[in-house]
Amino acid sequence: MKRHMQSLIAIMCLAAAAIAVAHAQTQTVTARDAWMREPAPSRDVTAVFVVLENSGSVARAVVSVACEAADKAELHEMKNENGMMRMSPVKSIPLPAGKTELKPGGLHIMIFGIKQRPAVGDHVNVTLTLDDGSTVPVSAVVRKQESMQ
Ligand SMILES: [Cu+2]
Repeated sequence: MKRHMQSLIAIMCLAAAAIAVAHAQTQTVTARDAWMREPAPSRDVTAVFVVLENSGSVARAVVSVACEAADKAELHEMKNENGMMRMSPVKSIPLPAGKTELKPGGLHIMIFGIKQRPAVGDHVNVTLTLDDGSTVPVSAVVRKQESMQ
């Protein structure tokens, strides 16, 4: 009887492990090369750029973004409209299989109300939420303010 229980527990553990593996495999989106532009002097607004890689065959999308070190974070895109570069919020950022690059002059994460001004070289954590409810952690290193995009 005792042996019976033990093998039952072993089977249950195996099943739990299998579910955990299946879960890990559904997470196909990873972030790399993330950086935050150093906020301009006396400004608390800036942008974060990152390369997102979808290694799965199913298209995903970023549907929201959060930054605990700031009041608000938004998904933005920058477009040339009649010769003027303008940025506006977008509801989501599509992530087809392969690489999606958030970069100056294009898609980016807008950060509003940074609570404590980060120094160059600091890391700021940002969390992306995908359309399947999973989250992607992003650690953005702060880089010097370059020429404006
Ligand atoms: Cu923006």
